[in-house]
Amino acid sequence: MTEWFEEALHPGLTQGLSMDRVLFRSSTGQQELLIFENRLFGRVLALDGIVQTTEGDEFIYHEMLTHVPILGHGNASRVLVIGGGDGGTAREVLRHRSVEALTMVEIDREVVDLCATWMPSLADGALSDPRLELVIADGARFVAETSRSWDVIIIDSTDPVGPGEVLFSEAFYRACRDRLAPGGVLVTQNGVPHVQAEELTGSYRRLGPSFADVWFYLAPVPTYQGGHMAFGWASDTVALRRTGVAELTRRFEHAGFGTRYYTPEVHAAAFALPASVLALMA
Ligand code: AG3
Repeated sequence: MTEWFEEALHPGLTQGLSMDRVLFRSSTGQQELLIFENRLFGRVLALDGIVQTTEGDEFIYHEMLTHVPILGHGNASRVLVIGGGDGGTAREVLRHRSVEALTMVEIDREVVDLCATWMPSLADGALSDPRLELVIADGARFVAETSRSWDVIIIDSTDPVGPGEVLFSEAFYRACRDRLAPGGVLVTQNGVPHVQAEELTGSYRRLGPSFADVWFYLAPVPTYQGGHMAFGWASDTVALRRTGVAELTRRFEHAGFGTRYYTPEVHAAAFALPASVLALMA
C-alpha cells in the first residue's frame, strides 16, 4: 500500500503526495526532515511536514528567486543567500559569471548534506564552486553581526512558522538593508498570497520602514499549493524594479546561460500584480 505524505500548512486545505519510495526520514535535531520519491514530481524534500522543494518544479522557484534580482540589479558581484540548504538557489546564482562571491548561510548542516546525497541535481556541483562560502549559522544573527555588504541578498526561507519566523521580522529586514551595497536589492520567499494573505501584508508593512521601494512579484510553483507564490522585492533604488525587457534581454544574453522558466518577458511581467494582491499591500 502506498503511503501518502499529507501537508497541512494551510487551515482547511491539505496537499497529498504519494510517497512511492521513502529515501530518508529523520529528525535532524533542528527539524523533521523527509525525502521521498513521488511519481509526478520526482524527489521531494519536506521539513516539519511542509514541502520545501521538488525535483519537478524547483526550477521555477529557484530561477525566479535568483535571476530576477541579479539581472534586475545588472551588476551584482557579491550575493548573500540566507537559507537555501538544498543548494538550488546557489546553483542558479553561480550561473552568473558576474558573481564573484556567494555567501550562503544555512542554519542546518544536515539539510545541506542530505540534499547533496539524495537530491544532487539541486546543488548540481554548486557546493564545490570556489566562489561559494558556506556558513552554517543562524541567518538572522549572521546578518546582525557581520559588517560586510552585498549587492543582492536572497532570503530562501521556510514559512514564518517556527525557526524561520525571525526571517520575516522588521529587525531582520532592517539589518539586511544595512548590509546592502548602494544599488542593492533584497528578495524574499513570501508565501502563496491566496492562502497566506497575512504573510504578504506582514512583510509589506515590515519592509516599508527600511526601503524606498517595496513590491512583490509572482510565479506559480505547483507544489506550493494555492496559486502563485509571491516573492518580496525591496530596494532603495526604485529604478531597478522598472528595468525594461530590452535591457533585461541584453543582460540575459550577456549572461549566456539557458533557463527553463525565466525569460526577460516573464521577469518584467511578474511584477504586474492582480487587484487581490495589491489589496493586501496596505
Ligand atoms: N523555500 C520555500 C518554501 C515555501 C513552502 N511553503 C509554502 N508552500 N508556502 C524552500 C527552499 C527551497 N530552496
